[in-house]
Amino acid sequence: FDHAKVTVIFVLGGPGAGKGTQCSHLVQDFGFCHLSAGDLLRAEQHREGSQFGELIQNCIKEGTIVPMEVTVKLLENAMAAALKEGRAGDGWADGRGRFLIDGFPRKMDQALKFDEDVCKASMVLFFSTTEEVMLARLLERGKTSGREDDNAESIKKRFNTYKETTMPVIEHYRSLGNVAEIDSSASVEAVHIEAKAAVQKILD
Ligand code: UP5
Ligand code: MG
Repeated sequence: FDHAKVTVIFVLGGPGAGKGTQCSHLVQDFGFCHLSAGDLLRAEQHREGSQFGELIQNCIKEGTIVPMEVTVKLLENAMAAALKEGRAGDGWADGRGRFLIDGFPRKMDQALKFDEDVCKASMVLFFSTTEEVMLARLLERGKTSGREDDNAESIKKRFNTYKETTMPVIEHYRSLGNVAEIDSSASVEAVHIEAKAAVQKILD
């Protein structure tokens, strides 16, 4: 696809910070195509004939980052498919589209590769809150989510990876002046109002 015709916003934040929840709202506001890297990896994990099933399952359970080639390819394919099928955002045609890329990039190598091979993101929406808040949300969700990583042991590992590996990515984009940080401790509605305003700014 024509990389110059797409607008990309990266959505980052710790496990359970509310990335997916806020993305759903922003899709309704602005007609983005929402692609969650974690959801794409979970779908690939369960796809029959995938050679990466076991690798992905292990990484997700251990809270480590799947090798970037796998994730970047899944994202690129999903973007191309959305553009081709006219699902790249409401009212977008002629190969144009806008994407919310949720939960990616969470390691420096992924960030550089995506910048280089796919496109540069217009901004990073960074949802920040405390580990206490995130832990409570994830344990609550774990009662019904069926996610293999919504248990105390995996959550602890996810927090470590977030601090050690993903925070440097956020700092990298912050140094470029690309980050809108939003405190996501408040209610879904209150966080949404702030997120909407931050996105509106770059679309103006
Ligand atoms: N909730 C949300 N907002 C709330 C609010 N304001 N007030 C009260 N409750 C709120 O929300 C989590 C829960 O909190 C929900 O129950 C929600 O209702 C409630 P959600 O919106 O789902 O949070 P989110 O930030 O999306 O949390 P998620 O668990 O999806 O974050 P992770 O970043 O941990 O998970 P992800 O799916 O992105 O990645 C999973 C794994 O995949 C990673 O650990 C890694 O192993 C792998 N991965 C890679 O290897 N590479 C990648 O590039 C991406 C992922
Ligand atoms: Mg999510």
